[in-house]
Amino acid sequence: SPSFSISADFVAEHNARLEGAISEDYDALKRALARHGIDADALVQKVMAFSVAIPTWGVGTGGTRFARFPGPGEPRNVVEKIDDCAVIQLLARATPTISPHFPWDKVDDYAALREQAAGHGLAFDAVNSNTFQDQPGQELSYKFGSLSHTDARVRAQAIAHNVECIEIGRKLGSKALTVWIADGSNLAGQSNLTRALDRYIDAMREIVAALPADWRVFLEHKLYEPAFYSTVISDWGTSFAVAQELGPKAHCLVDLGHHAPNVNIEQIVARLVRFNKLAGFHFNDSKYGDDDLDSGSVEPFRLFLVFNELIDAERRRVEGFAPAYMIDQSHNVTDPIESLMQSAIELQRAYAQALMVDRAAIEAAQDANDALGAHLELKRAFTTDVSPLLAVARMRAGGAIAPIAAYRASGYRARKARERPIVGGTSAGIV
Ligand code: AOS
Ligand code: ZN
Ligand code: ZN
Ligand code: ZN
Repeated sequence: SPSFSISADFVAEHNARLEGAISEDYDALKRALARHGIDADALVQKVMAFSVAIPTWGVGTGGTRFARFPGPGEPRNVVEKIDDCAVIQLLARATPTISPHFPWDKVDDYAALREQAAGHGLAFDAVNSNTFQDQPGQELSYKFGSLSHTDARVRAQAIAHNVECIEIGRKLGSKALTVWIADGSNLAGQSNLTRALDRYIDAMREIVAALPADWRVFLEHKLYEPAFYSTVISDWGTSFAVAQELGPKAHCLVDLGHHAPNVNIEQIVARLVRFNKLAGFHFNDSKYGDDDLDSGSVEPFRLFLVFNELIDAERRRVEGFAPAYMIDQSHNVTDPIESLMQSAIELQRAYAQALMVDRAAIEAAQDANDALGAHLELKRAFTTDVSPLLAVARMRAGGAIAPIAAYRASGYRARKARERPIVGGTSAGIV
């Protein structure tokens, strides 16, 4: 039986009730921005062009090492995950791409998967490999590492998996491979810090050699977890040095939760841009570490400052500047579809606010050493409520003015709960 989907008519009806109010709010904002020489309609155009990828695992309920509380109607396979990604894009219009993960999303027919996605106006972004857990039937274990393992046979297995991910990615139309490894150690002395990195670099060289000419590889560093004493790719310094050794196809990915406490992430972004090594982002938010909380939910100002650096780079027309955006969150207590829509909106918000910074004014203040004046230029942009502008961008793109309200009114989740009964425990491929 055909599965339930939200119709364009439903979205239009929902919008009809909100359109009057949002137009009034937008017109007021437009006049306020015009007084600062900012063209609101041009901003709307930019926001409409903004896009961030949804990871396939993001539409499932996340969990912790203590428990996972599955929500009703969770997607049970990649086909159903794509259906959920389609809802997010239909309503919020900021997420036209999907980032798949293997082997979780393994199927026989990738052409069919690509077709299904295209039918919803979706394409595939960076492919993610997985050498951080063992799969049923796998020959050798990753318990003591993968690409940096002491045993060459384990390294070969991990390399082969990444090469397979590239092959699948080609079929899906991807242009990048993201490599995050869980390799590291839990006890001082357990691992030789230098030799482990040497083994990783040698393994990565083989993966880079397997990349098609127009592909890039994204190296994702992480300070700790699951290894708690040391990780092989622990910080942006290691990531950057390795990317340099691996050559022009290798770039450094910034997952907002993967840094030392209190580190200045926006400055790391600026450094990576300066050296042409910024791959892109895994967006999320955190209070303590790799919390994987919803984007913009804890530190919206930090998110804005990251986008401020990105806009600065864009304005300076930095050669080869094309960061890839993805949301990487664990939704433990919310409906993942709602969290992902709201997160995409928060990213658009930070983007729109950063676009509103008067670059000439802030540079003049910086050059004149007017510290507070420069800061106030940022704050003026950050404290402007651009919500009406974001709503108008969604509406003009065919989406919902109020995506979460529309989603709730649609009854999508309740319908899926009936269509997707879970047989025997929890669904696979969702962590
Ligand atoms: C892990 O901490 C990283 O953030 C990964 O990017 C990602 O969450 C993982 O590959 C998905 O399982
Ligand atoms: Zn404890
Ligand atoms: Zn990540
Ligand atoms: Zn993470």
